[in-house]
Amino acid sequence: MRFLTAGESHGPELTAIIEGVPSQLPLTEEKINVHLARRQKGYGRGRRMQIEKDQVRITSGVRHGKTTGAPITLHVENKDWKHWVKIMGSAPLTEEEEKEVKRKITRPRPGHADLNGAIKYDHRDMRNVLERSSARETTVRVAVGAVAQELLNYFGIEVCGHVLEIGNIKSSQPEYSSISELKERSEASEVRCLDEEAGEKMKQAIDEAKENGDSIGGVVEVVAVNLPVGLGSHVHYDRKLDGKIARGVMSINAFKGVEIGIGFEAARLPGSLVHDEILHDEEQGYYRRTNRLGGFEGGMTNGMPVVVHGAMKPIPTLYKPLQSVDIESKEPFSASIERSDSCAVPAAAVVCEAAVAWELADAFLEKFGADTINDIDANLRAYTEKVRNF
Ligand code: EPS
Repeated sequence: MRFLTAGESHGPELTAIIEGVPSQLPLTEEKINVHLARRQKGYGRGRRMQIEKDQVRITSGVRHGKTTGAPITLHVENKDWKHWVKIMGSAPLTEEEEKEVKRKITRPRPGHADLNGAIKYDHRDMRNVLERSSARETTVRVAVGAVAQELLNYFGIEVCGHVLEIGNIKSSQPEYSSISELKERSEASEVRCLDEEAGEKMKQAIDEAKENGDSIGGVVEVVAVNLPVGLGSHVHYDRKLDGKIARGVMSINAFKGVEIGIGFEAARLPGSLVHDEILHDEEQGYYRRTNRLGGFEGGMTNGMPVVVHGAMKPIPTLYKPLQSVDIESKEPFSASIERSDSCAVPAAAVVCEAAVAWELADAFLEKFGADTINDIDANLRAYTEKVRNF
């Protein structure tokens, strides 16, 4: 599968086209809307989320509730567009109109794409950069991930993102007996965290950051269960699925780190405390005693839960600005405040879930075929039988 997204933060809409989704998969706008609503929630969001009520419109590739195998087009309207029609319109402006257009941006925010993008694409108004680099784009990435999740769920694979840390407040080791419980309890938390006590402290940390005009980041975890052994491949660098997941997660706005399983901790421990011993019994077949490697060995799934961590830096749009330089006057300044979220880590857990789901679904189709659900089902059954007798 592949997908492209288009659209600006304050343009009319965001769009995604997905190609390669097999035919006969049940898919509705309502299923996707559930995930869009999840992404909009979360303690620490700014005023923009009160304006938007993200809803998808499917305009191709789905007929009477099932995919056809043709490219799927997804649209999500920006309700805020009505306030930006003149500023963000595609029609050329007269000289007079140009003078009227306010909010030209000549002051790059440290940590944002503003300055690098302006230099690279020759924009004296950095709005042309920030409109596209805005995390608003993650709306349609979540819509795309929702389609991937529908495919995975159809074959019993479940994915869930939740929060481990916000602003240096750490959750205790998350304990849950099933992925449904993980989903339910993280959904019930305003910071998407299983540890209620840590969750309250996270909210306080967000309040403090907001009061100080600052922003805070955090760490999210995505868990995926019921994966078959052997998604991805050891044979070539660009077929290693853990590598593809790392790229997908790192490409999310403001993400600065990715770990699979115990990640960086593996560098500090002896091999005997890193590698997971292999066991076998009639009921489970092969399994591992522990899951420190987060469900991956040799770039392939090993049948254990996939566990991915992503580190999000604090959002760079601060009410308490850092020093920068105006590109017109070349003078230093420390002002220019845009509306912003003080913390978007709970939302980022949903985005990260979508990124991981996409890579897993793509690898799943690579392994089991990509034309139609029935063929995939037959291939999966035959493979499951082979694994059981291996
Ligand atoms: C963002 C700035 C804010 C956020 C936005 C990402 O938007 P605005 O500039 O309109 O106030 O609310 O996130 C979303 C709109 C969203 O849907 O997540 C930024 O600069 O990245």
